Amino acid sequence: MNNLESILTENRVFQPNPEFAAHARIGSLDAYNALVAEAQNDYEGFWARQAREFLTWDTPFTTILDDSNAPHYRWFTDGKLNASVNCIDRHLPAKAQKVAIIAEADDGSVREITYQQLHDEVAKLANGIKSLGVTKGDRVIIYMPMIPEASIAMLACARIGAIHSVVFGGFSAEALRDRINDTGARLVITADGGMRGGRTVPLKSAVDKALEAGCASVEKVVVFERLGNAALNAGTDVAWSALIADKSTTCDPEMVEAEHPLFLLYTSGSTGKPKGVQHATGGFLVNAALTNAWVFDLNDDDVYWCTADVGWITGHSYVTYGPLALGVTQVMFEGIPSYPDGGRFWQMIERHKVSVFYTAPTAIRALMKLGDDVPAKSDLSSLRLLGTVGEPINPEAWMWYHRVIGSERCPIADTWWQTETGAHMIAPLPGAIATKPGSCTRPLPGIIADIVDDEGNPVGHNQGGNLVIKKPWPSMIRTIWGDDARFQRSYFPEKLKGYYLAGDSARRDDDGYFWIMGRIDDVLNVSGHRLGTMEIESALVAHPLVAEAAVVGKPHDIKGESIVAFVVCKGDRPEGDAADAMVKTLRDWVAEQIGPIAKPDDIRFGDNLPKTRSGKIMRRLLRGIAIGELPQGDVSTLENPAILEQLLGK
Ligand code: 6R9
Repeated sequence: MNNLESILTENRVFQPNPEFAAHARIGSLDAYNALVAEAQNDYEGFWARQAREFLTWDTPFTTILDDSNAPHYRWFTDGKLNASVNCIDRHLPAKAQKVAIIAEADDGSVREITYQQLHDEVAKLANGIKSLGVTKGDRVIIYMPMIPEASIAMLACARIGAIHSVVFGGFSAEALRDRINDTGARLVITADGGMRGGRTVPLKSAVDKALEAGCASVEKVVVFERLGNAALNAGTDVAWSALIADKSTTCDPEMVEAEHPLFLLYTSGSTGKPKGVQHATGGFLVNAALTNAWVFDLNDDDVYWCTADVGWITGHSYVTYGPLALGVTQVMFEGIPSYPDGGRFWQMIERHKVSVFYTAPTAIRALMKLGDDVPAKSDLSSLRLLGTVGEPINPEAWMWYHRVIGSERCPIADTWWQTETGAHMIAPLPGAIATKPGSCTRPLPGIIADIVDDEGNPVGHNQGGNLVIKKPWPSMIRTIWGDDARFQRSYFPEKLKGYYLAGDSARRDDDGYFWIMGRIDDVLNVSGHRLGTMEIESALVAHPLVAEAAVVGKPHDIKGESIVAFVVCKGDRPEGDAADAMVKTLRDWVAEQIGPIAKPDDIRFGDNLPKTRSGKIMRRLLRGIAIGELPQGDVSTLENPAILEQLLGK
């Protein structure tokens, strides 16, 4: 049974665990309903209360929502605050000795960093980058391994009002260069390398390559010595240790307006160029803190672990900012779940007594394949809540997570949200909302989600449609960096009555539960990572031997989707050994252009691509061919029907 079918036939319901509910922050359906009603009756008042309760403001706000320039909504505009103060200083001195980050390196060595140490390291680095001339509003690119210094770099930027843009360490020099140039960053913070699965990740050399290829805005590169083998370029490069050596452990925080951009984070859309999603300091932090409290029910004695990389939005809201804003202890892991063996996650949960664990369906599916006896070797009794994010979780994987990892005791929070939403939008409050395997359940209080047709009209129960959010919320995207028109076009298309268009299709069942069906645009979800088909196509056609390319997704057991590329070469269509060699060349090429995560799993060569008479590539047909099916319906609109059999390999 494939994912979609199994979700459509799923009817199991799991009531909140009464023991959990007894201690939960929101411990009953009544409590959830009361919050929903509060938001309904006084929407702005509801959000103002959350913003005051969850954050510490230097200048309190009096304006709540400013919609005068909609859809560029603005929140808490006359308030001022600093994100690093909210994540660190306000927990001091009370939590000075409390561990903020338990960092486990790829090789298993462990470092603990207290809130006081975190404060001091952030202050030193903030003073360091200030001494390099970085000031409020400047953009800083962060290209780091999953080590505490990544969060320290983010918080150091926030401390002085610089806008960070984290680039996932798995992205290539080319992708890095594009992001540097789009942001116009003055500074890059990187490391000499990282370690993943026993292998080094050459971050510094990618930065060098990007800069050689042309990044005119970059003045300095700060290099953290993770491996201790940094070769520094005179003039531009500064060793992290040297930069902070003589710096003070106090750094006056820059109090910024709530709307001051906290960060830009690039994500894939339906054109070749990734979008720089811009988030505002105040609003982002409100929802990041609130959802960690409500959905993950985080408390002072929890040990929390989110396995996401800081290069993704999940790492922003659920590694760096959210948990630290709540002052909890978290685990940060540099490596991968399969190294040195497939028991790594479970061993780490035992070792650090993790109580709240948040990961992606793709990891769950991969680990499930290894069998129940792998997790059985570890003591998982510290766990009290499990979360998932990134893609729809198939009920089989959900049940395994529930039964084998959660011992049928831990609630599962399937959290639907996006880079653009900044924080969870639809997810169960674990003490209040019954769960159904495969459903992200119901919208959080204050989030007005709905499913509508292409004109913005509500659709009936169980009918698929566009997932929209009807009212602005604090952590929403403010704009696409440098491209207001694309922001409006992508998220607030005219026909949709001013609703935020998520780009996902979904249905709602009779109980009001949401079931996400997938993207409505040309965005793939490979192992929970968003990749635009156009992005990969652009990379392929940039190769001198490629004339044309079309990329589609194909269902995959573990990755959710895998990438299939149909390629037309310049000159003759390669066959046999020549085709094999070309496949390798192109996979390496895409890894170089974007990153290894974008490598096509399957490349097929054709003399041409199936096109309409007006020249449009028929992706619908290619999706069928990718799974080995010759299209049944009408292909008479095709310019060149014979090409289908060739691409199918028949
Ligand atoms: C947080 C994150 C967003 C897209 C989103 C949707 C998919 C995320 C999901 C989910 C079903 C969930 N998605 N969580 N689909 N159930 N719980 O992943 O952000 O990288 O921007 O991706 O991921 O398709 O639109 P991002």
